[in-house]
Amino acid sequence: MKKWIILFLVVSGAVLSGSAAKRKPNVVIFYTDDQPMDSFGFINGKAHTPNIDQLAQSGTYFSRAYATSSVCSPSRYSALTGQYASRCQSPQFRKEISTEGVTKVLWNMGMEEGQWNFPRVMQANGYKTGMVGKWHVGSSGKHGYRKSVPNNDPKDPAVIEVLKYNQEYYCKDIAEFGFDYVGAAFHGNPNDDPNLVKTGCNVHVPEWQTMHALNFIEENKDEPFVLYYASTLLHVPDCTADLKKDPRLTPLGWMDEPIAPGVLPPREDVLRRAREAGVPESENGKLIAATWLDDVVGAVQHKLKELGLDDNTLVIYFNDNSTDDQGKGSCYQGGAHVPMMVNLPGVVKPGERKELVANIDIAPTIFDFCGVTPPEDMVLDGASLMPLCRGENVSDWRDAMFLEIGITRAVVTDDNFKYLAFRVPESYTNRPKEEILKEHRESLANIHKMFPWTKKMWHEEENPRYMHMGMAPGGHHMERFQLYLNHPPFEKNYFDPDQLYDLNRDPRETTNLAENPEYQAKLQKMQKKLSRLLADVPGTFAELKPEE
Ligand SMILES: [Ca+2]
Repeated sequence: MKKWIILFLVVSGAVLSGSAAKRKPNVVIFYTDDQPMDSFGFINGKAHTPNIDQLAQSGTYFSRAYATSSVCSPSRYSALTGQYASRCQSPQFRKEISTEGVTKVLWNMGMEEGQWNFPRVMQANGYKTGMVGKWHVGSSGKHGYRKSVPNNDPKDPAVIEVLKYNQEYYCKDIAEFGFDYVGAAFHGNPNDDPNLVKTGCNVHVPEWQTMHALNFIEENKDEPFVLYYASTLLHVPDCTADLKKDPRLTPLGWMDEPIAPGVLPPREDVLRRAREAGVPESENGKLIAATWLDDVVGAVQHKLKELGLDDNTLVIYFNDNSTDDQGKGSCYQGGAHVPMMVNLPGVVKPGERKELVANIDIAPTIFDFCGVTPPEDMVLDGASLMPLCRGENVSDWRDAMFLEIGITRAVVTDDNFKYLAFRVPESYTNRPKEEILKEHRESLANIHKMFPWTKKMWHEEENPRYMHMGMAPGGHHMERFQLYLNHPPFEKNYFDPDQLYDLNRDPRETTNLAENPEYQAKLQKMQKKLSRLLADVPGTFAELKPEE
């Protein structure tokens, strides 16, 4: 009799777990770094990226996706929080608001203690949350500081001890923002950690990052999870140069054995496949290394398949900002326009969608897909992409996308026009000239120190102008790169306060239509549109959002 009761309980339990208690779905987000358009094989055939191509081809490919702020830190802030970066409340960010109230979205992002972001929300809803790779969104301040290496020898046990200590510190610190698992972490870029630079350990080791990603998936295969995999590829340092390095050189120092053997195909094999596919060696090391990044995507997908999770895991792929045409750090297409892919066979419909979407949509998409209601006090600027991914017609989808960086703001509309407003706050320029010149000289000296080859090109100016990021009179190095290297297409319009582009005819923004008499009505319409979008976010912006 007892036996029968036990059998009944076992059988009913199995029925429950099979149907009534339907498996909760998982999400994997690939958030890659500084990927130019030509590093996506499916976009123009230059790079060899079969796994990434497959994501686009068997899923929804959003061909008009945007990074609302086109540098690493605010782009990530917006993805994690679902908010425009100008909502940031960190002391560092607030400190840089001008006396007029103009916010300056740059690398000054930080998340506040207790502030909602998607990992925290998912964690509060029973999800296991994992993060691998580059953070770049502030420190909790709860676990002290990183230590300095005693010398520059990556093989010295004393150096390795410090590097390991720092890694543990990074992981603990980042976990404070809502993660159950953090591995192979970088607080910023490999080149931002002086200990890594000093020891030559400022290298990309995707094998190490992927090992942690796979461990996290394996550990949580029976529980719902969200994995945020923020690869350091394809940002500097030169990725192809790192691909040619010995895999025993890692951010944890020199290893006796490669750090994660077998997790990814051998490095020489990556080089061989890329070359056989005819990928050229590019100056910036990105094209060949795109195949390395592609192997990362392949390894994660293989693991999902092996564990039978591939039919229940939404994969989102987003590039934090582009680097085309020197556009990074601007509202130009070359920085802000990126591809986005969402994939889950059977749920997400294959095909291209041309709606305006952005990184701010990632958090709402995760919540919607997983059936999680975001907390009432969480401000979300984005919207769920799931209806678009299911192939539905969404008649009330946004008709304009807001972009913000430094002291420029822009709007892209569904008819594919862009209005870009560049306004230098009066408080920046209405100062003693000597003060301005002093800052200019300091900034220039820094640039010359970091990039000695610029000494011959860039000299002190009598009237140094602020540039799009609003960093220093005469420009910070990235701003100068934007404008004064390789003749970017927007070169002659860069300082125009009002810029209007027809992206259908002029996708690289060479011709400013703002002064063209035929486009005055359009310009006014676009200005109104931008004003309305500005009204929704904190901060003033000259006459487009005056102080009240
Ligand atoms: Ca980036």
